[in-house]
Amino acid sequence: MEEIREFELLASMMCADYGNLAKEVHDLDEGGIDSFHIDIMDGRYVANFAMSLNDLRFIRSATEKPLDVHLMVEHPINTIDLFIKSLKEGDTIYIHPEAEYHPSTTLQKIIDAGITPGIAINPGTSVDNVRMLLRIVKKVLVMSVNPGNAGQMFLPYIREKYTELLKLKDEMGFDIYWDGACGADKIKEYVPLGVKGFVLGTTLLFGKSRAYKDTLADIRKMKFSEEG
Ligand code: S6P
Ligand code: MG
Repeated sequence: MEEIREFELLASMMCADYGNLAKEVHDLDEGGIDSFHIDIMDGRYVANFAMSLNDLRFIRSATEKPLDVHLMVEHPINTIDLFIKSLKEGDTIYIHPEAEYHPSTTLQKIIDAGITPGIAINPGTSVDNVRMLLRIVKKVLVMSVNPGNAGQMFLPYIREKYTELLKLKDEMGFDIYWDGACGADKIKEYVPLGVKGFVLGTTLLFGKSRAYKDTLADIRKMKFSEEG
């Protein structure tokens, strides 16, 4: 009998059509997306500006599904209250540990507010660099592209980081999420290995001539090999 695999699909909302944001949220929601991934940038930690707090607040009001907020900002401690106030229980905030003097303090604020704490790990950051934080967080967002832009090439050297994290996740109590250049091949390979969720951007979901519901349904119907 075929085993049912549980995994989450998240929409990278910086890739959405902002001329139709309400419809985009509605179509993704109805199409079966699990969560909305919100990329917040400050033009300093990364050389780009993606979504704003107002975009986040609009999307929070337009869906009941969880928001997955990826902060690519310097010293998130300075503005974390604004994000916390705009979110609700069940939502997640990821910070980049390198962007903060005391990442554990910022994560504790997130935890105390009842928001799910996460860290995002850049391609150039090793597991050893963030090891102490792995026991605090519930989610680890592994970047498969450099942070800052959608539509980039997959960086194959990050594969060894997945191997390392997959060995630690149960003992240390976190789930692993994929962010960047996520194609169907990566979902097929990494769901059986234990990656919990995948952020979908221009590689698989947005800017195509297919309805979101059809793309999402195809991914859910995917067959996985026994051993991964
Ligand atoms: C990158 C950001 C990501 C992208 C996502 C886009 O800084 O954190 O969430 O939006 O990678 O997906 P794709 O398929 O265009 O790479
Ligand atoms: Mg992201």
